[in-house]
Order: sequence, then structure tokens, then C-alpha cells
Amino acid sequence: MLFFRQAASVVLLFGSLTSAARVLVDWDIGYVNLDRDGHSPRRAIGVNGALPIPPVFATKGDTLVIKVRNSLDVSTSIHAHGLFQNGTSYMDGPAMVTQCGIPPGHSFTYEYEADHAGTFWLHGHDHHQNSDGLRTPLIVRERREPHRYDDEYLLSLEDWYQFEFADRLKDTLDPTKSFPPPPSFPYALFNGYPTTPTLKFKPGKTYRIRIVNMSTTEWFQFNLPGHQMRVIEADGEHSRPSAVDGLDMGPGERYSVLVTAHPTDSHNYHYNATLYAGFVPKIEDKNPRYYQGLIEYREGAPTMPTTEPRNFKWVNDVELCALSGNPPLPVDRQIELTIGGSLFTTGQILDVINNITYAQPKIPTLHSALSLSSPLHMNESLYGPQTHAIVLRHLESVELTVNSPNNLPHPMHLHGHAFQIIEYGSLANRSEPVRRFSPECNAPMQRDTIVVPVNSYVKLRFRADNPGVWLFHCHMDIHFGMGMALTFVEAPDVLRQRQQVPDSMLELCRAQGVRTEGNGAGNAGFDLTGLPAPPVRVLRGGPALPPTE
Ligand SMILES: [Cu+2]
Repeated sequence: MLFFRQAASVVLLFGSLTSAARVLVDWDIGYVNLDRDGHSPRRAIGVNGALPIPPVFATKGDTLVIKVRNSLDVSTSIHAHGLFQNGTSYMDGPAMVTQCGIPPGHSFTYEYEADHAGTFWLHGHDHHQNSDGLRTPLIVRERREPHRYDDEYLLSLEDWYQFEFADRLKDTLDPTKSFPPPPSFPYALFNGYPTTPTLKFKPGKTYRIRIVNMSTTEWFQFNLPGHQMRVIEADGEHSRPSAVDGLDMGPGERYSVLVTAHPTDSHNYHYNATLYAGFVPKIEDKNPRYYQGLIEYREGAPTMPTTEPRNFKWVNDVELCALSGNPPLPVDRQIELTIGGSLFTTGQILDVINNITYAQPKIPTLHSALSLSSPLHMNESLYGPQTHAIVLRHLESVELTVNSPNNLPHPMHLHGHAFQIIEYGSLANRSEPVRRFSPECNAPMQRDTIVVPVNSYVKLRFRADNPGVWLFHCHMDIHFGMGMALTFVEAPDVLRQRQQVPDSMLELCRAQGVRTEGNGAGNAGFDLTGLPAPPVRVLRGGPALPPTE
């Protein structure tokens, strides 16, 4: 039996292959005490008293109904990482961006369409609760998949830390403590457990393996020596099959690969999953951590010794060809962003985008976008200086250049969209050739999370065709917590004509005394009283960010 088929806590109502179903998910989110990795008993955040959380399966066009009861002592919210929420931007989840967090003791039901097919994940988006366990894959299948395969496996990968995220962030932000804090070397979890699951292969069959990196901070490498992997999906976008030897995945990234089993069951094989932080030195048995799992053709069959191919080929997302055939978007507007770390007069090192460190406004930015009168809603400063709002005009086609002039890679995630990957280039060595989408294909691959390599830039394009408020942030939660985020306020003029926040959602704010109208301070007009003054940077340009854990 393949793991992670229809999950127990998910009920499919009126389901059939032809009509849309309502997929009901009932989550009581609360603390659980357990030893997930066999090394560190600790408090974690689970669902219905347990971890891991069963994955959620749906078919494109289904309605996801996610009933959340908050049994924590702080607020919570849930984000469907990779879904576009077109028409339901208020259901996107990030706290104080599209909603007030669900207060302790309260319940809220998310309801939205599984608007495209692919490999996604549901995770907490308040207080970085994903890092403490509140995360699980969300698989949305096509009614008719464009690639043929006989069956599928799902492999979720996680880093798991000895300490709760809030404690790690507190240490990182404490100017009296050394920066960066000593690395904590997490362990890996596979489908929520510390042992690698066995993949059972039948001779001649083709399998789709979906791999999700749900980590807080770390990368995973994945390969199946002795088998060829053909990448067919990245982050919910289908690609033409592309043969690779290995996947290298940052936090938040997903791939699907096709693997065809050998014609006989004479041997078993291994797969490798390596958990690592490339920005931390190599330390025996700590970084990287090597894991191996079994590909079992026949119980007890000898394991085939395998060697790595001589010209080992890693997946390279800009080289993938989007199956959609969509050509590169034209460019109506260019936005240049520089990400990194900077020292502030508080003594803290915080992360910045264009020298602004993100901090939550006093009311959710979406509520500001919907309530500020025209033309005030087009005024970026009114969303609050640390909201770092960039107002996009409806249907304009945006080219984002993300520069990362520092020695850490950053997995940047855009809510509400998938962007076309146009180009990668080096900032350190301008004579190095750029890596661009293939001209023969002329259909740049799209994804929603991209690793900006060290001392490099990426060029991304997307069309502002989804009115809403969309966070763009680093998916290493420690960097997100240090302020590496900004807010795209997309077409607030169109948004207010098309969308209204349900009263049950406004109630979440009222229950905790948060206003539901006004600018980023919750005031009328230009009055930003109540928002703290932004912290002041010490150094121009900002130092290269030293490695954090
Ligand atoms: Cu980062």
C-alpha cells in the first residue's frame, strides 16, 4: 500500500471523478508533547492531539473546507501554500496580512477552491507555528493528469529542532546574545517520522513521487541511484519531463518526478535524502545528515550496489519547460529588490528588503486595502512603513529582480501567484554566464518559491491578475521572523469591487480589539499614530549576513 492515501481526518463528501466535491478537514490545533525525532522530547503543535497531521487530498475544482479550532494560548491561522485564492484573497491565511489570527478558544472555517492541481502544503502562518509542527502536504490532483503513471508516492521532508521556534527567534533577535546563535542541527522527518519509508516498486511500473520540503530552515537533497528521475512538476506547475539525477530543495519547494521501475524484481535499491544547511560548515554526523531509504522490489532481495553517474545532473528549475506553453510575459513594470541583513541601532541584526525590515501593521493589510477610500488605497505609505507595501495595478505585468548580495541562499515565496523564472545571474562575478529559460522551449517554468543563490540575482515575472494582498517573504522562518518580507497590495481598486471579507473573519479582529478599517495603524486618512517608528539602520548597504542556524 502506498503511504498517505486518503487521510483519516479528511472526509470527502459527494465525491466522484466528474463533479467537484467538498473536502472537509476538521482541525483542533493544540499543543502536544512528544519525541518526534527520537532525540528531543519537547512541546509541539499538533492537530486533534497528534502529530504528524494527515495530508489532505483533493481534486482540482473541489472546495476545501478547513474547520479550525484554536486550542493554543496564542492566535493561529492556516495558509494553503501554492493555491492562488483568486476571488478569496481573505482566505490566504497570513496573520495581519489577510486576516487577524484566530484567537485562543475561537474557531474559524476556511472555505476556498482547490484552484489548481499540484503538490502544495497547508501550514500555520501565525507565530511561525509551521516550525513547531503545524504543517502537512496538500495534494490537488487533476481530473486528468497530463503525465501517465501507474501509482504515486508522497514524501514530505521536514527539519525538526530540539527547541521551540519562539525560543530560537528570541535568541536570534536578542542583541545581548552572540549573533548568529550556535547552529542547532535539526534531525530529518519523513512523512512526519524519523525513519525513512520503504518505496515498494513493481517491475515495469511508473511511479509519480511527490516530494515536499516543509522545513523551517534547511535544504534536502534527494536521489534514487540506479533509477532515472524525470521532473514533471515544480510547485504546482507541470513541466515537460526532464531527466535529472538529483533534487536539491529549499524550504517550501516541491517537485514531482516520474520513476520507471526496472523490468525484474531481482534487486532492491536505495534512495538517499540528505538534510543540510549549506551556510553552516560541514560537521561530521551533524551537517549534513545522511538518510537512506529502501526501494523494495521483492522482500529480502539483495540490494543493488549503485554508484553516482559521472556527470551528476541536479534539477535546474530555469531549464525546465512549462507544459502550459505560455511564453514569457511582457514587462510593463520592473521592480528591483535587494534582500539581506543589516545592523540596527537597537544592536539587532535584522533582515531587510530594500533596507526595510518587515513588521506587522496594527490591522490586517487586506482590511486597509478594502477600507481606505480611493485614491488613498493606492498610497503605499498608508499601509505602514514596515508593512513595505508595493501597490500593483490591475493586470500589469511585473518583472521582479531579486538581488541577494550576501552569503546565504534565500527561498523566497510569493503568495497568490506563481512567477515565471526568467534568469539567474551572479552578483559576485558579472562575467559568469547567466542561466536563462530555454529559447527552444520559450515557455519559462513557473513556481511559487525560488531559491535565490548566494551573491546572485533572479528575474521573475508575473501578471497582477489576482486582486488581493500577497506576502512575499523568505521561507526560512528565522529570516521571515527577522523581517525579510514585503506586501504586494494588488489592485485595491478592483479588489473592493469584487471581494468582501466575511463577517466571521472580521469577528476574529473584533474579538481581540483589532480595528477592521483604516490605514496600517487602524486610523483614518494619513494619521499613522500608534505605529512604532521604524528601527534605524547603522550601516549603509548592510553587512553580509553571517550564517544563522
Ligand atoms: Cu532567507
